[in-house]
Amino acid sequence: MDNAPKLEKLLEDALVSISSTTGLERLDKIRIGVLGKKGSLTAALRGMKDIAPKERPLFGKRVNEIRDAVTKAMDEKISALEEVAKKERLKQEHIDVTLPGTKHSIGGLHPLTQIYYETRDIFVSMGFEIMDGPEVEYDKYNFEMLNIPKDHPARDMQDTFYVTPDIVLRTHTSPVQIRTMLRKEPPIRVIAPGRVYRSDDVDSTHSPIFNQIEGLVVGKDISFANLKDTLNRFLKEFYGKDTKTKFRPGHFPFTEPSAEVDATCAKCGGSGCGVCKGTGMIEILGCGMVHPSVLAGCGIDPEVYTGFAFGMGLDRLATIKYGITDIRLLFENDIRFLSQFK
Ligand code: 2NL
Repeated sequence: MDNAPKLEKLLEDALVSISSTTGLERLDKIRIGVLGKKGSLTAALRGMKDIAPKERPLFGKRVNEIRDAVTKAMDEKISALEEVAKKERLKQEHIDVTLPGTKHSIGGLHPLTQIYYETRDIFVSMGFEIMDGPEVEYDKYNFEMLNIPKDHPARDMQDTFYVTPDIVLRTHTSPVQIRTMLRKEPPIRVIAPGRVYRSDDVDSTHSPIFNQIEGLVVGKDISFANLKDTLNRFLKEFYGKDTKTKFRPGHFPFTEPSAEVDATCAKCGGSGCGVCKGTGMIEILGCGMVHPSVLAGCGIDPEVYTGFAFGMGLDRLATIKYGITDIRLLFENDIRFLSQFK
């Protein structure tokens, strides 16, 4: 019988191809080539008819052994290849937990918001309450009750946005304090922060929308000394303890007497520079003792109570503190500018 050596050669070839294979696809081709319908082992089985009948059982048995041997070698190879593939994958997926993480940049507060929070915290620490009010306001609260009569230049169409002849976009936050006095009995100690509107053309120092903080204190025996002390404390707290102040006579229709307040230039510290035009001082705010007729108009007896008030531009506090030379930067929201204040 010369079919037997063929069978052994078939086994040997199959085992060699299996062991030298490096890919699962190639292994499947080998399996089909040996065990498949048209495979070599199947062909050998078909050749059984040419074998002497008495040798057939032995031949058949050997074919089965070979099939088992090839299948076993195949399974072992599959496991081995899968193991290699898994090791390879793990190598790829390997994570170095000691590498630095990806930085996620988080936002920061707008410089105006920071300035507002600082200012608010200083006044709150002195016992002030924060008051809010409408930005679309009655002419009566914005002007009339503040001693600003119909023919006053501050009411000029060029300065004020009129919604109707009786309603305006508030030009200051004073109407918030008028509303407070109408509602509350003294003692009153409030600040009114917020957006205000004036019909100005935009340039480096003007914007039709800007931000203001006003303050109002009304009570018995409230004097100009209380006004000076409160504002001196605020300015030292806000710009630094070495800040000096100067109260100059000023004029507002709603206060009497009135004053403008200068503080040591935050840029040069008082030696004189471009920001303060060589004076070493810079104008920060306006203030005064609440005019008796304003108190009376709000139902507060000026014979019993006195009060002081002050107002300042939040945008101006920010430009001075940070040395910003163009207020438009505060409203344009250019991230290159804003990210400097994080
Ligand atoms: C300034 C000056 C000022 C006031 C605002 C005020 C409010 C009431 C009564 C009296 Cl209800 N006065 N506010 C007083 C003096 C000055 O602002 O230059 N602001 C930017």
